[in-house]
Amino acid sequence: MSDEVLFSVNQNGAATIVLNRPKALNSLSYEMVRLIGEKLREWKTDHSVSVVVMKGAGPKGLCAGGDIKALYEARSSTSALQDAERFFEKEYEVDMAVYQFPKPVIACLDGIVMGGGVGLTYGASHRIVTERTKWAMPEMNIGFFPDVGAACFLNKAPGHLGRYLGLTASVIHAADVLYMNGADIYMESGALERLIQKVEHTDWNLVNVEERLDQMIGECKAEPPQESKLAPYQKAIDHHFRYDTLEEILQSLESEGSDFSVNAKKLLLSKSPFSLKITLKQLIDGKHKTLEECFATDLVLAKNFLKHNDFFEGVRSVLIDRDQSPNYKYQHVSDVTDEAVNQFFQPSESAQF
Ligand code: QUE
Repeated sequence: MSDEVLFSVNQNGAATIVLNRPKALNSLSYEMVRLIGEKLREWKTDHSVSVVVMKGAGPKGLCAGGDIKALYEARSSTSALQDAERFFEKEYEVDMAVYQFPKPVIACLDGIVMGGGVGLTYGASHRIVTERTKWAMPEMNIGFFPDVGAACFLNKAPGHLGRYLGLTASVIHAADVLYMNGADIYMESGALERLIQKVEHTDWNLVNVEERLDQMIGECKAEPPQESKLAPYQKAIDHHFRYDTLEEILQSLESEGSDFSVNAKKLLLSKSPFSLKITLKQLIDGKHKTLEECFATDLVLAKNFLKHNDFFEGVRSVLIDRDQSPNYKYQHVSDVTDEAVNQFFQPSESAQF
């Protein structure tokens, strides 16, 4: 039995999922997502479970994403590639199961919540951020793309903010996670700890679960200590990121010398041009897709990225050698043709990209 994720159900009807790989920032292995999926399926119909709490072990946070270092090994053998594909299939299935879970899920977005951590919590009914929250879809840093349903949920952020967050891989804090609709409630991390204690000590069999939970959260919640940093830039973001090509977005940012546009352009130019173009199309198309369709597209893209050298080069430069100087096959956005982008959205057993 793996202890990479811990499960418990107490007599009061409170169930807990603890991501328990603190040395790897609780990044998700295949075994972890498989076990979480199994438990959620069991707990869905288990009358002894009334609420589920999801949290991370250790001081750093909830979850840094998928175990990308393990995926890196997938470049070397066919069986490792199959393992990696299996990971994404199971991960997306479990993310979806959280959206569909029929009982309250309290997700503790305390500390680092990135990539796969966002995917696991976005569909939770009660998403709580704290003064320690560092939230991001950071895949653009490693030559990948914002997966785990991001084409759906980034489009739920105001205006074109989702495009900005996905394409720049910006790290945001509590007020901005609330602003972009990635969380529901703010409280101090100390209050969150007390709330979880109370959840565990309440006999859920004796109360109206939704009502009591709302009341308990109401007693702990607060206003975030800092205002949204992104809201003041909403107009600029909408202006520059309204275009449907990277070339036009970059041109728009270049046409103006504000700190915001200079910085945004610098961020974009530091990313894999191939990833940028895939992601923009993914987000444009995602606007008209159901959540299920977004996850299906994510799976096609993830499998194709496993056959794309720029993904492994991105991972190598950020997580393995840490030299931060990827040598991408596509160096400029103009090198990436529409044909190459469109082809990448087709399922392919044999193609090498
Ligand atoms: C982008 C990412 C990830 C990342 C860094 C990025 C990611 C991920 C990790 C990570 C961090 C620490 C670990 C680990 C993985 O870092 O998804 O195993 O110990 O999981 O810039 O997408």
